[in-house]
Order: sequence, then C-alpha cells, then structure tokens
Amino acid sequence: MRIDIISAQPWLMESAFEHSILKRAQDKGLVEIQLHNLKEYGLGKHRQIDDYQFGGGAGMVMMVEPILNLIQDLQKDRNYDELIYMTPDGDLFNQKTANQLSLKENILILCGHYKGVDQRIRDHIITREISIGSYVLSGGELAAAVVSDAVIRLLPGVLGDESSALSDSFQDDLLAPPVYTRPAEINGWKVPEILTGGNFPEIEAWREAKALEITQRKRPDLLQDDSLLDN
Ligand code: 6GU
Repeated sequence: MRIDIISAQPWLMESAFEHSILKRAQDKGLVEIQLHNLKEYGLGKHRQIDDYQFGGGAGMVMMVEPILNLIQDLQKDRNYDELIYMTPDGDLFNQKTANQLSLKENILILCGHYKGVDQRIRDHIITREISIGSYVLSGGELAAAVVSDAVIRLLPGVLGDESSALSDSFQDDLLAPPVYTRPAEINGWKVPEILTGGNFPEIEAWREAKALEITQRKRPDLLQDDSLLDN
C-alpha cells in the first residue's frame, strides 16, 4: 500500500510514522508513506496557499490551485483509489472504514487547515471525507495519522502475531476483556482465578462473557450496530 499525505505542516505527522509498528511496516516494504508540504506548491514568492473567503467572514480558506497542482503531479505517477479529505464535518471514522481502506492500493489524504479548503476541491477531487470524532482539532494532521495507523496495522504481515488484529476491540464489535500479567497477586489484588487454572476452553468462555458484559456497560451502541466488519 502507498499513502500520500498533503499538509501545510507535514512535520506534525513525522514522529507518528518513525517509530514502532508503523516504522517496521515501512521498513518491511508493506506500506510506503510520503508526506507532501503544500507550501512547496504555494503561489508567488510568498508561496501563498490560503486566501480570504468570498462573502466575508473570519478565517482563511485553502486555495484550489496549490492543492490541484500538487495532486495532479502525484497523479502522474499513480492512480489513487481514494482521495480523502480530513475534516471535522466528514463521515465518522470507525473500524469498518479502516477495514475498507486497508484493501486499497493507493490512498491520498488531504489535511484541512484554517477554515478548510475551497469547496470546489471537495466537490470535484475528493472521494471521501473523514472525521475522527465530534470535536475540533487545529488541523487534519493528527487525524490523518490516526487513520493511517488504524489502516496500516491491518495490512498482512504488519503485526507480529497475525491473529491479533482480528482479536482487537471493535474488530468483532466487542470491547476487549481485561488482561493481567505477573505477579498473580500484588497488594492483595488478585488475578481472576480462572486465568491461572490452565483450563483454556473455560478461559475463552470467561473472556467472551467479560467482553460482552463490558460492551453492554460501556458501549451498548456497538451491540446495535452489526456492520463494523462489512466492507
Ligand atoms: Cl479530520 N480535522 C479536524 N480539524 N478536526 C477534527 C477532525 C479532523 N476530526 C475530528 N476533529
């Protein structure tokens, strides 16, 4: 998979991709991530990328031309399966969307800033708009890193234990059961006895029951929605 990310502040995402699992996924050649600084396509000697909005109002709007020129340059080298715009008024990101995106070959992500981008980019270039939650961030960069992380860890070979992405919270519409490690007792706090007994069918049944109980208590909405696994 290849992910191209366009941003006016690409450095905000650098550290997210330079460590741990996402770093290893790139080193293994499972994903290639390219950050593109929109400023390099800015207009004039000041490399302008935004302007006042027509009709008045506070906040600058990202101009069509720099974005279009950059995207058209990228499209000379590959066809994008998705051109995604990160915006607080996009579709709420969830595991189902992560699953869908993980099946694509080439993804382009545009990070919004200021008042957002000129609507004509959204109308004519963008294929999908994504928000990562009901709150406003200063820009789409951290959201783009969130989406990229959720997608990349699903690619075959990225996780050490190939089965662990599938046993995640959300992948089966259930939250994860509690986990424990040594010691079996500390400060008088004991690990549930069933986990130390070695009866694995019983342990599995206990984990499933716990997952269901926790989901019912904390996220009953997940039990209504049986679509997270759909593509
Ligand atoms: Cl994708 N962008 C911004 N700026 N704020 C957000 C968001 C995205 N998702 C939630 N809040």
